[in-house]
Amino acid sequence: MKNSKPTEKNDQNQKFDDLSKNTEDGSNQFMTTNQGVKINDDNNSLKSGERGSTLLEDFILREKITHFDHERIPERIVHARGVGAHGVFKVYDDSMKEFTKAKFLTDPSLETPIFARFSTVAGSRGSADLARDVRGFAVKFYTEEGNYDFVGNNMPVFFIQDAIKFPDLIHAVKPEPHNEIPQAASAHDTFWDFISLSPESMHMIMWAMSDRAIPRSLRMMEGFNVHTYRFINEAGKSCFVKMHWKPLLGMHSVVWDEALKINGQDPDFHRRDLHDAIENGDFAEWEFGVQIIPEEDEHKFDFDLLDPTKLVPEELVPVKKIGKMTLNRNTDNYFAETEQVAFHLGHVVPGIDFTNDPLLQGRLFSYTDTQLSRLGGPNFHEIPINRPIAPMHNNQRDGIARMEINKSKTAYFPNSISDGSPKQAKATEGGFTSYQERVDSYKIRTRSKSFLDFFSQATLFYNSQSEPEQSHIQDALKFELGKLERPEIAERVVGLLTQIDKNLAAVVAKGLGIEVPEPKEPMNHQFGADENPDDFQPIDVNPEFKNSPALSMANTVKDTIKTRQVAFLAADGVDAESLSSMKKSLQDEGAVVKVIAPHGGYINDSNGNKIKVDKSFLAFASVLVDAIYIPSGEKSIQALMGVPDAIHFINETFTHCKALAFCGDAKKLFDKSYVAQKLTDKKAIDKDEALIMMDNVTKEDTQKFITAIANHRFWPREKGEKVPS
Ligand code: HDE
Repeated sequence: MKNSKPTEKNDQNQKFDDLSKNTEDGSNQFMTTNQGVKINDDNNSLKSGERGSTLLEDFILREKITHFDHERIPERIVHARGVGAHGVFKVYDDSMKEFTKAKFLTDPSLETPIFARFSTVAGSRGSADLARDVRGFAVKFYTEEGNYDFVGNNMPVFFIQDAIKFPDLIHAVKPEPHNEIPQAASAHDTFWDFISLSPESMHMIMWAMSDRAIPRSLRMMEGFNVHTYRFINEAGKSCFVKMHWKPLLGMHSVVWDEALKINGQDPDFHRRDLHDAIENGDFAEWEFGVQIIPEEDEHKFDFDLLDPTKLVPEELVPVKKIGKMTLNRNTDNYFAETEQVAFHLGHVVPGIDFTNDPLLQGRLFSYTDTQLSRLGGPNFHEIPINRPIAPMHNNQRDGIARMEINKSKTAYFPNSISDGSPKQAKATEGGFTSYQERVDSYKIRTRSKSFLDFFSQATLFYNSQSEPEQSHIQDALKFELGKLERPEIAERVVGLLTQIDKNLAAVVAKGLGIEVPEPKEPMNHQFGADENPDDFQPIDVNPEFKNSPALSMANTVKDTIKTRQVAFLAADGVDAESLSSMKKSLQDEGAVVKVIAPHGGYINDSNGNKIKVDKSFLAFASVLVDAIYIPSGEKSIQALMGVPDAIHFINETFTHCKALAFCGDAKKLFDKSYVAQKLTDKKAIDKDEALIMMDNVTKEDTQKFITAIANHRFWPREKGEKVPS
């Protein structure tokens, strides 16, 4: 692994220069107290005699312990578990000028520094990465015009329509209050109880039960801003916009059984994956896309643009890719950067504005408010990772941990003493002006009737999934609802599923061992005490689109094996050519090869060369890689045949539908697997495109293996005869 110093290329960035003002490096320096006094003995406290009591006078001990006692801050109430990285963003051209005046979106000569943080939602800070959950996708752009924060998720819709329900949703999904069980999981009664009474969540439930909730890598998932925002151009004209991130490596997921096992084998799987890729120079990249909707088209759709449980099908309004984000540098210090970064969708720059989406409006309050307790006061914008690179001057003063030393004799506006400084900026000088949206209405506490179509897009999503994706959704629901202790909750959920797809409801009901119930009336319980429940029940909408290929991960990028991990199972005597030529071919395509052997250290190949072992079988598992290859070599294969873990690798890799390749006498090892021994349908083996038997490492067979890895999974295995792993 290369060291974590940024490469020359990604060291140049205005934000890095800014951060460097606060970096500390103790290499070759004396250790001191916080007051700069050099420390002579950091191993022993001051005592009254060798065996005497410790003296209160010991300011070195006191300072060290006191600081330690206060090292922790409250974790984020949601999105506590996360990982961050630095990078840059650049637009391709100035074509967005027609829609927005935001410079970072219109000037292709600008390279805007960014900091991105990805997270799970429900789990605590120390929870495992592969929980079935939504992933947070937050990007702070340090633009010349001030910070712009994109605070989105890897799913384009949300569970609820009004911010006032957020504490309820989160209380329901978090561990139950009486026993704090379960951690980082939605498979429990309180979550599904809330969902079963809130049919507006069913579209998001389809996403959360899909493979999108268990990504293979954070680098292989989409990002969405969820709400409809506004762009404002130089002339003050507004349009609506939905924002997207599209990963260049495509969207890929693991299978549920892998997720469960990865959480034990490597709870930091996603964190490590992002970190290692960046360290290896495999920078993570996404294209930034926008769906632009003219203001006049606001009411053109069969859903409400302000409803955050709806997406705009890409086939209806195409996503125009306008720029690229590259994550190219890891943090120097997790706490200072990733933990202390504070995102807020209210951090906008001229050219970007809000809509009346009631979820968005409530969020606008929450994000600054939460930092006050999490980061200890109103000066969190001064923490290096949060401060803008744009100049910052105003009359806000004081408060806990104020860093800035404001020199002005005045802290108010207007003033004459300071010559009216700092001055207001005209719109033409870059001053932010809010979009003048016409508002003419009654003050009213209710839900818009245009939000009551709860099922049509849930059906659209389900119908757009490939067969394996649909079966994964069915299994996820069977898993989640199967964990419930109160049968009436599962019944209510299945009742709601009948409104999405009758077959889905039937399959889930069968898995739970219940009859398909009629949905319980009233289905929706989200209305005020004085409102008539009948007015808020789901309405039927026949959507314009019945199928949206863009919603299926089956249609994603499948032409690269860049950064895919391939385990080579080998032992002493492994054939030198069989190992090295496959290794070279895969590495040439950008894959990462790991040699897994019965023991750590080194093994000898058939030419007597020492081959470094990356991990022993005991310290590794098949679920941590995308494919396996077993090079030939009689002695090596003989040794592996005596290692049950090696056979288990093959069984599991097959069950998880991943690519396997066997070279020469490695076939003997395959013959010992359950696949060879228990699968009665031998033709399935011949037809299996991701199970490759080769006599030697030929170009043709290598290409077959590469294609199988790039395809990510060979799903027909799931449909065929099952073998145990
Ligand atoms: Fe958040 N959300 N959220 N959220 N959210 C937070 O802010 C909140 C919602 C999202 O990496 C908190 O700094 C409310 C939708 C991300 O630091 C908090 C509502 C979306 C992150 C908060 C929502 C998000 C947060 C907790 C409903 C996708 C992590 C810590 C009205 C568009 C950012 C913090 C990071 C974090 C409130 C719903 C995305 C409490 C009230 C919808 C990615 O302020």
